[in-house]
Amino acid sequence: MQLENNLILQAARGQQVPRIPVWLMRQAGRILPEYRAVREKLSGFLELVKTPELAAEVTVQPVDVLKVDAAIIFSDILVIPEAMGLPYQMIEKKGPYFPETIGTIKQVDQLKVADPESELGYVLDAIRLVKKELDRKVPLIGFAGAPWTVFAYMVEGSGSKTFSKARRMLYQHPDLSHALLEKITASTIRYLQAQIDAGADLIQVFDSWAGILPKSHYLTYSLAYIRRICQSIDQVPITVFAKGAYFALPELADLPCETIGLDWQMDVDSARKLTQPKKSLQGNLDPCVLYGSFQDIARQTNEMIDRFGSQQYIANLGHGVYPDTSVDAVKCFIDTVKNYR
Ligand code: 1CP
Repeated sequence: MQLENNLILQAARGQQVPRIPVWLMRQAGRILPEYRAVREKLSGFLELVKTPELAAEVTVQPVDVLKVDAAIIFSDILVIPEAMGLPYQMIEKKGPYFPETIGTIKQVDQLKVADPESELGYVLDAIRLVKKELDRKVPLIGFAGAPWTVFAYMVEGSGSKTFSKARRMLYQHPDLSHALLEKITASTIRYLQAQIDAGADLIQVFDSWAGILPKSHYLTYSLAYIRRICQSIDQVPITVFAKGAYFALPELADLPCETIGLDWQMDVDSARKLTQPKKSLQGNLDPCVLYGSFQDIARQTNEMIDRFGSQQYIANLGHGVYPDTSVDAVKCFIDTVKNYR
């Protein structure tokens, strides 16, 4: 089933594209009044994530309103811990919170390897609905957190500037750490396979907390598990977004994935040098550029593309769009990419 617009898939695979594809991390969400209207009627974020009709509706909104070149399924990386037996809450204006956290090997043993059909059927149903609604217009991106980033929340219990509790675990209990990472990885592989079976056209792995690890820990506790995920998926292209992991670009370039996502602090020229010709790149405009004037947004977007070049490239921000960004600023970014020549 050919997609009408498969620019992102072509760019990921290193095929020649007639125009640069563009989407935004966190495009489905609070920047859109259409999203807020759906969200207002509900008790909270989790109700939205677990109601496939509504999750599908907010997934498609950015394609209609912003005219991006892909949709990303509306969900969260923290559905995996819950499916393994560690539930979370999403506290308004604060973020995720786990009433129970992982601290002992007994707790790790008690966790399940997630069964996607029975535990995460709500995500798979949402994917199937989105595919129908998109009617082959643009690809749908499925996603999961990288095992290390998911581990960080399961041990820490919430967001944190340092994740020192999670990082302490790596130093004090390496065996427990590997046992937990194994279980998260097995769950994630099954989950991503199920997303692909349900219709996901590309997979992105979010390693949002890559940048807080020293390189040796990053290779052992994060990249090794991301590698296994990449090895287990060959039906669709994979993007690995490892925020802050500039120190591991040569190793990221060796992963069996198609695209590396760059955050806004990564230097484009050196990233190209370290990853070409094997990898396509995605990113990496500073999300705060979108607080500037339209003129500045256009200028900085064009300068960014000058550095990346227009092939083997997917335009995006260097991290998720901030909720107080104006929709017109986002549209200016998207239009500038589409009109680049
Ligand atoms: O009230 C709300 O609307 C909650 C805000 C929100 C949203 C819209 C959260 C809470 N999650 C999401 C959706 C979401 N999360 C998506 C789909 C939407 C899209 O991309 O268009 C995706 C891909 C994620 C992934 C995610 N969740 C990551 C990785 C990407 C990243 O931003 O680094 C992480 C780290 C999370 C955890 C999470 N969920 C929500 C928050 C506020 C956080 C971060 C907490 C922290 O800073 O530690």
